[in-house]
Amino acid sequence: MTSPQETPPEALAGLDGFTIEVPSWAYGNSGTRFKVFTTPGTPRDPFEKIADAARVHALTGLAPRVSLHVPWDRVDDYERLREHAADLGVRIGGINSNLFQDDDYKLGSLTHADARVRAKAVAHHLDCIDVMRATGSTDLKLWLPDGTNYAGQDSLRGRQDRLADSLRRIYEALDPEHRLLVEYKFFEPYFYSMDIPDWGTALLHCQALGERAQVVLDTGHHAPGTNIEFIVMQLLRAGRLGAFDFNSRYYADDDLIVGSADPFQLFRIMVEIVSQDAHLPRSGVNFMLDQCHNIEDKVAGQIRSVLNVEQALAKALLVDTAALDEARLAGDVLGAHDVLMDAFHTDVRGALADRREARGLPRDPMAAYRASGYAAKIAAERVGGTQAGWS
Ligand code: AOS
Ligand code: ZN
Ligand code: ZN
Repeated sequence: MTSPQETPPEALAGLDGFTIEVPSWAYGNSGTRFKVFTTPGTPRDPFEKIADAARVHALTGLAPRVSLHVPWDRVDDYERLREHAADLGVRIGGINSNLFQDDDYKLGSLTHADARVRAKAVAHHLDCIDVMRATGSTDLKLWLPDGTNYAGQDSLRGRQDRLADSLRRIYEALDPEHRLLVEYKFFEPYFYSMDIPDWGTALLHCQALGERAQVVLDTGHHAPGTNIEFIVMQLLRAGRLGAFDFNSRYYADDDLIVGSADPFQLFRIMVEIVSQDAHLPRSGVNFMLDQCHNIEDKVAGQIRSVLNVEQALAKALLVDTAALDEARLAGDVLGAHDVLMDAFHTDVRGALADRREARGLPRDPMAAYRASGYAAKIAAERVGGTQAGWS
């Protein structure tokens, strides 16, 4: 049985080197199809998005990378953006393509029946690869929004074959140090079929492409009740879990703060991660957030998010694996369950605050952010011309 005072600092050593990648679009204005609310101080360009992301890392020590999105974060000089990030103590992480905001893609992008449209969608990824070369990024993240709304609308098989060819052309354009991260989603923006709806389809395409093609698991991209930690285990076992897009959902792909809806699920995911050492930097798993802060302070929302991930991982590191193995071997169902629940119910906040203090960070990053006056500062400085997060 572990308890708050029994969280020895060495138990949290598994946090050393663990980092989370924050998305640029979390700092921009976003919303739903009903309304995009604006927030004073919202970044007006990618440089200001990175400045906000740098505050999250400065206060938590957890978030040294910022995902960019093309074209939302297009700039004339990516080298300058890269230097700007470095000056602020962070760096540019994955580059996200966009196949969902071009009229040509209404009936598909990489799967489209018209070879001209497919070539346009492939060319967009070659553009993203050029951006990667300028920013030093190694992850090209591809979420495929393609799908159909009606049975019979198109050949499900034909779309897979065209998709495989398009992905091959992108994969072959990668530099040796690059990875292609393929993200699945079971519905939206299409509702009868998605062309990469699930982890199995993403895995099949990645296996057909090669070792540097890996799956992205977005926690909001599953049907209600899905056992996500099982998928985590399976993709790790196949050596194909490239990245997470962490968020929380109640009903759909809600993109809420990770851990806010179901901290127990986040803990169970982390238990599978820790059981295969995938939390260690050498694993190559990129722990990214993919969230939109429609009504909450965006910087504070990202601070809360990375702290939630840190807390879930800290609890997972406390699982008494020897006792768990013993209970499992003995067929002690509740004994094994209790071992896991002991870790989940341990309050690790004090131990994490001690760890932050020992590393020269604020014990309470959220309180430090609120006391910093940063929100009021950017609201006063950034008047006019706020860039929506999603455009
Ligand atoms: C869309 O639902 C996916 O989660 C994407 O990963 C993300 O929202 C964004 O479009 C980045 O490309
Ligand atoms: Zn995502
Ligand atoms: Zn999503």
